[in-house]
Amino acid sequence: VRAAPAATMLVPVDVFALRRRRERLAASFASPALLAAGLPRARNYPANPYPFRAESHYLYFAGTSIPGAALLIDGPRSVLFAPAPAEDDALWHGEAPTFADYKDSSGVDDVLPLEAAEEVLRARDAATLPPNDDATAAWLSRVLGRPVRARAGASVEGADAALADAVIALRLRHDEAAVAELRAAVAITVRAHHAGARRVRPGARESEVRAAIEAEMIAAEGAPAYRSIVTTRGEVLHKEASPHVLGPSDLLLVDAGSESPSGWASDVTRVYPAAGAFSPTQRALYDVVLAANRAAIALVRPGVRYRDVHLRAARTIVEGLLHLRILRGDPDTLVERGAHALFFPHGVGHLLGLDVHDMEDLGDRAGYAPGRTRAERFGDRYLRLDRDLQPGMAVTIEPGFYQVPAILGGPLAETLHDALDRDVLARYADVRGIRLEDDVLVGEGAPEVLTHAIPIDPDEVARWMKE
Ligand SMILES: [Mn+2]
Repeated sequence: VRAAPAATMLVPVDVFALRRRRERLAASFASPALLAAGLPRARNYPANPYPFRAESHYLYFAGTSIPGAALLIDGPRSVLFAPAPAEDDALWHGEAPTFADYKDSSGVDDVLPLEAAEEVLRARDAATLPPNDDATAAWLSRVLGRPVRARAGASVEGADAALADAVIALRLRHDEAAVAELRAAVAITVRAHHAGARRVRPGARESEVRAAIEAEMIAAEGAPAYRSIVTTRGEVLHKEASPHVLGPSDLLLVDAGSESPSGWASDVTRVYPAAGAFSPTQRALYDVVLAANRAAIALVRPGVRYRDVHLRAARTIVEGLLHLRILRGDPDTLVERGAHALFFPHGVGHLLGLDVHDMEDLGDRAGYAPGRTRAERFGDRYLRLDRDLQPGMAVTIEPGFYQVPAILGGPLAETLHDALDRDVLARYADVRGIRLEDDVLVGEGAPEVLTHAIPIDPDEVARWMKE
């Protein structure tokens, strides 16, 4: 396995924090742990790969992104196995970092060539976590002498499951260095959203706004933490930007977040009116979603069960729609009947960290506390997090309102026909989808909204677009 050093970039990271994370893992997990960085994946042929992004579990403890590398945490000792550059790499990619550079940037005790891994790990019974690419899974299978399947994090067993739990326990509550990285990611996203907001006007293309947003990320050595959603069809939850030209009454939903240069994520959604100001109907529904965003954030405190944060958002949406007379009935009964999912069919948020859905490679093991499982009900079953909040956790809060034809013409709407006033709803035809998403850090008391610098108050949004 030979990695292309072209993708090897040494970003300064807090070596002290990396050491401390490795010490804390060794204190809670007795066996050796081997975490692979993964390999670049071919886009259309191997020499034209997708941009390389190291595995998050590896990055958390190693910091340094090296394609093909693997980190061994073995009690107090840590060893980085790294590929040596191929003979002609200097021609194509220039001088590669040396093993001494790797040692300095990761603070490990030793850096050894990749080929030494098999010998070092022989009869050691090291645990690992499944990587995302098949070539790395094959390499892990060989050096560990047992099958390791790619993308199998949801079904890890035995020592690997114990390692997963130990890693989750650390990554759930962010240390100071991690919080600094989240802030760095948000700082790029603030500039990115502002650049996008200034481009929003009738006649602009969605793709043009997306380009303005992602240009800021690239200029700051970041990268989109996920596929940016920049669309006037906000009701299509994962719609990508298109050549669509904005009309004067369009709302543009922008769900875009940058990674920090060392790979930590942010995740922010705002809605910008093409005309520069919201119509009265758009404003009315925007205020309903904003009230849900604020009510949910107010609940982000230690000891609060995240499902209750979701239900608070759901109830606030229902109350707002009752006030607008789109719904009729009693709010508690309507939430019990799942009426919120007619317009808010997803969960209120998720964990945020190195991954935008942090540790979702391990299935619900990170997001759901032991003994808790997904709801069966439509809408609520898409909730990705149901733990009791603890200081140091970062979560997103992202309620929304969407007019999805498949839902409004489906079985849920059928059972709620007595509660839904379609004549009133028809007056709000200029709203297809609104989502308002912030990144929130759980503190000892009041929550900290990391993304507060991106205006969310509708009047401030309008001002920001002109600034
Ligand atoms: Mn999100």
